[in-house]
Amino acid sequence: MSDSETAEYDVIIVGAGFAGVHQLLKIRKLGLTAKILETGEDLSGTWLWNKYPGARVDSPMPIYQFSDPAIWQDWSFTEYYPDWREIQAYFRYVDHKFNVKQDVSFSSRVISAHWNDSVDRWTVTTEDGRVFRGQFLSLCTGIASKYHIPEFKGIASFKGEVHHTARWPEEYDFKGKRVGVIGTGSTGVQVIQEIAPIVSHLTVFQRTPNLALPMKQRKISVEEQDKLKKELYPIFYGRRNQTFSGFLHDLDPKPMAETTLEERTLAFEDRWDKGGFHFWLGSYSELFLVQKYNDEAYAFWRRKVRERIPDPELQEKLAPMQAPHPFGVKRPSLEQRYFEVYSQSNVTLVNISKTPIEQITRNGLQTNDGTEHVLDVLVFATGFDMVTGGITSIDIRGQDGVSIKEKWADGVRSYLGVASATYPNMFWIYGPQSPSSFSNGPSSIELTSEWIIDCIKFIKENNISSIVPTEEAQHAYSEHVNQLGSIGLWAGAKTSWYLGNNIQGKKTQMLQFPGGIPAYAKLCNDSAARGYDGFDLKRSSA
Ligand code: NA7
Repeated sequence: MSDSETAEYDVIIVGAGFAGVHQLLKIRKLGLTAKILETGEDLSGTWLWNKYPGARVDSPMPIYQFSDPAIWQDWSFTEYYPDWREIQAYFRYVDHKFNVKQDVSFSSRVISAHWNDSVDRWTVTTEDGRVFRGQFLSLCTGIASKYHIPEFKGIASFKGEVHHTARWPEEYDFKGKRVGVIGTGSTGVQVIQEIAPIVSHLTVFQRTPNLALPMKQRKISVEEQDKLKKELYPIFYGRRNQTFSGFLHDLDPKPMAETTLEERTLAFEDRWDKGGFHFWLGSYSELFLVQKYNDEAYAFWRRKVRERIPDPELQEKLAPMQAPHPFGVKRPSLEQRYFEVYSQSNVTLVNISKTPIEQITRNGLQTNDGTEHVLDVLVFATGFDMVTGGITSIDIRGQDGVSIKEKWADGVRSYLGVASATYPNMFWIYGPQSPSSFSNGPSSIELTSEWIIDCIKFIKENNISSIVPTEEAQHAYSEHVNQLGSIGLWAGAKTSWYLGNNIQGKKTQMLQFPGGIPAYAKLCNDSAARGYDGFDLKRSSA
């Protein structure tokens, strides 16, 4: 294609991670054309960027994969919770198998997507000025594509190196360095436990302790995987659609009032021993609803964690007597040796909820008690404009010419967490008001992706040129998500990306569908079964 030509496709996909690749492979099967536009220079989405030391997925590998047997049959991971290198290798394998890359344009950051009502097409423009046209726009931008560095005074004056974890220089050598890490979210926990043993000194600036859970990482042999594949993988992939969060374990609906303290303690022990998210998304559902039961889970967590920290002062900083927020309403990380590293003589934990960061100085970081922490490297593990950032950073304009960023300035609105009124033939996967990160990624990604594929097929077969949610359906769905988010303890975290309040000025609202995968799937499938109830369908004039 020359620069002046516009390339035409049935579907323009933005992003080449799990969602984008799944869309592409399914669209090919429909006999339609698609192009993935990807900012990076390779496949794998978030794993292309998040390659800081220790970066790994918090979902176990048997279910953190595409469910297609043609893919999993010939692939094996080496660890139960794979790291970014293995996930990148997995995407290379998928590419090798299906020649994914032939339909991907890399180094192609999409800056705008404008809908033209007269031809029912999207015009999509990349940063370098190329133009693509598609009947459908599929936003597979992920939940963590716009990284966030808070504004601290003096940052430009720092003479050392500054890195955000999502833009990590792959071969950076920490040995012998004095490193400061701001942030103890999922990323902070992983990077801290990884680099603590090798740096000369590590200073961690913690605002809120992470109520992290034991990962129970282990090696997994090819033989063990082959056995699982034969006997269990098909069951696993069916099960992913039946549990609240797309894991193999599920929330326990048993009313806690009908259990004894002994029974609950044994259940907590069992879930703790299993590792991963069992203690969180495999526990009693009432934990998320009733403070006194949540307190019980927190007390159990605190006891387990304190056993690993000899120093009482450190115990109080990392696992305080008073819970910083209800357990589980903020994303816990999975850790391996996180709580032990703080007992190392080369690690200092600074509680910046008590002594906030005053400024970044030429030599390091100064807290408001006047202490200057001298550093060679400052690492921002400060997260992302989560869930919405990947979409709102594109200038997307629909039927009324208003950008989605403006539309969502006072809160996200969608229908079924997959589409938005006035933006016809536009869908997103693993984004706002879908189960997204309340779930194992590939579980909800494949669910939504399949739904979109069925919808596109329906449109193509029924002489329809466009589909767009009605304002009424969107209002009702968004209110439903807001209402679900207001039940129970979800609002109990002061700063949580689940609620958008990790970013200053962002509207506080539940950004994900908190009702679980089966309930979400039912809403989506019911609409489809009723001929896409809640959408306006425009008949093709041809
Ligand atoms: P998170 O979970 O948003 O964590 C960001 C961390 O940075 C968290 O500890 C924040 O403290 C801290 N933070 C953010 N802004 C500041 C300021 N201004 N001052 C001090 N500390 C700050 O991001 P992650 O990258 O760890 O994880 C994001 C998700 O990606 C993860 O959950 C996975 O689903 C994948 P706070 O807790 O707000 O007090």
